[in-house]
Amino acid sequence: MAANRAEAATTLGASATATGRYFGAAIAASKLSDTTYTRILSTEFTSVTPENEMKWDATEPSRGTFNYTSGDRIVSQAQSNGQQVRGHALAWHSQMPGWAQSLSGSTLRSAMLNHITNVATHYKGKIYAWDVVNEAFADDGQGSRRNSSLQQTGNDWIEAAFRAARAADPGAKLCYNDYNTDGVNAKSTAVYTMVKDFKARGVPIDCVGFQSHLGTGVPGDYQSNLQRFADLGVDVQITELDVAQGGNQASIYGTVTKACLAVSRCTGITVWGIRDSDSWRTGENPLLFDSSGNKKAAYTSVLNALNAGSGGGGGGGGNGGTGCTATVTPGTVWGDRYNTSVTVSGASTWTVVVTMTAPQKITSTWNGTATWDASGNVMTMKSNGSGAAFGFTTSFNGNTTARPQISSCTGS
Ligand code: G2I
Repeated sequence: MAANRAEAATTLGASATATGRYFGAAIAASKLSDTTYTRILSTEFTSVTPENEMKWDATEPSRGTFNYTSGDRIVSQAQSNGQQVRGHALAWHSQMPGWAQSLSGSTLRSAMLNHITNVATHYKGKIYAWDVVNEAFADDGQGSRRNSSLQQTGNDWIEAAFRAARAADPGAKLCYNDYNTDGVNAKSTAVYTMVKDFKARGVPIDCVGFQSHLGTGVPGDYQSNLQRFADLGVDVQITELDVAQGGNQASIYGTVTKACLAVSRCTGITVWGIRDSDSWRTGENPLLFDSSGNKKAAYTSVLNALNAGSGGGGGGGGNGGTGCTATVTPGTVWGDRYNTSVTVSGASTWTVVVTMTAPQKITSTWNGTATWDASGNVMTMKSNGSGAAFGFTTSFNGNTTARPQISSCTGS
C-alpha cells in the first residue's frame, strides 16, 4: 500500500485518483499536434474539458447543421489516454452562433432544446459530466438572473435545458456552472437557492461547477461554500481553475486543492489550460506549467496538497436515492494486476458504480454483488450485507497507469 501511494504521488492525475478524484485540464483541439502540450496532457491529467469545441457556435454553426469534428477529436484523444471528458457547455448566452443570436422567444427556446438534444445525444455515453447551463446569473450583487435572450424565453429555461439533457444522455452528470460563485455571496446564494429548488421539485441536476478564475486571493469561505452545495445532495467540481501570477499563486492553488479534498462530494478539479501560453488570460501566467512546459511552484503546491489528501470524491447518485461517499484505497500492485478497496460511508445499503479504463479489466471482486454494462468497463457494485467495504482485482492488459473512477454512490 505504501509503495502504491508513493507511485501515485508523481503526477497530478495519479495523485488525485488516489483520493478518488480526477484532475483535468481544458484543452484545445488545435494544440493536439504540439508535442510538449500532448506530453503534459497525457502524463498529468485524467480528465479533459474542450475549451471551445463543444460550444453552440462550434457544434451548430448553422441552424440544424451540426459539426462535431473538433469535439470528436478531443473525445477520441481523451479515450486513447484513458481520460474522462467534461462536456462544456450546452446552453450559454455567450458564443451563441449568429443565427441563434437573432432568435428570441419560443423560437429560441425550441432551437436551444433541439441543440441540447442533438449534442448530448451525439456524445451520449462519452461524457462524464455536462455543463448544461453556463453563467446564467448576473453580477449585480442582487442574485438576479442574467438578462439574456435565453432568460427572456422564460424563467424556466434552465430547468427545461436540464430536462432535455437528461433525456438525451441519462448517464451523464448534469451540472450548472458559473464564475464569481466561489465564495458565499449574492450570486452563489442565488445559484444555491435554484439548486435547492431543483432538488425539491425533481429537476434533474447532479452537480455544480465553480469556475474559480481567481485573482490574488481566495474567498475565506471557499470550502464552506462548496460544502453547502454538497449538502444539498449534488456533487461539486472546480471547473476552470486559474490564478493570477503573483506572490500568492502557489498557495492559492494549494488552498483550492485542499478545499476540494476536504469536501467528500468534490469530485475533481479542472485547470483552464495547460501552459501559461495556452491561457485565455494573456499576460497573467495563471496556470501550473510555464510557457515552455516546465512545472511551476503552483504545480508542486497542488501535487503536495493532493498527496496529503483524503478520500471521498466518489460523488453521489445522480438519479434518485440518497448520497453516500465511496472512498478508494489503492491496494497491492503486481506486475500484471492490482487491487483496489472501496469504503462506503453515509449509507448501509448502497450501489457504487465504478468505471474502468479499457483495456484494463476487473477480474475478481469481493464483499459485494457486481454486475457489468455491455462494454464490460462499468461495474455496478451493490452491498450484499458483508459490510461497508468491497474490493476488486484489475488486470492491466498493457495499461499500467489508469485507475478506477468512482462514477456514483447511491444509498437507499
Ligand atoms: O472566458 C473564460 C471562460 C469563462 N467560463 C466559460 C468558458 O467557456 C470561458 O472560456 C473561454 C475560452 O477560454 C476562450 O478561448 O471562452 C472564450 C469565449 O467566451 C474563449 O475565447 C474565444 C475567443 O473569444 C474567440 O475569438 C476565439 O476564436 O476563443 C476562440 C478560440 O480560440
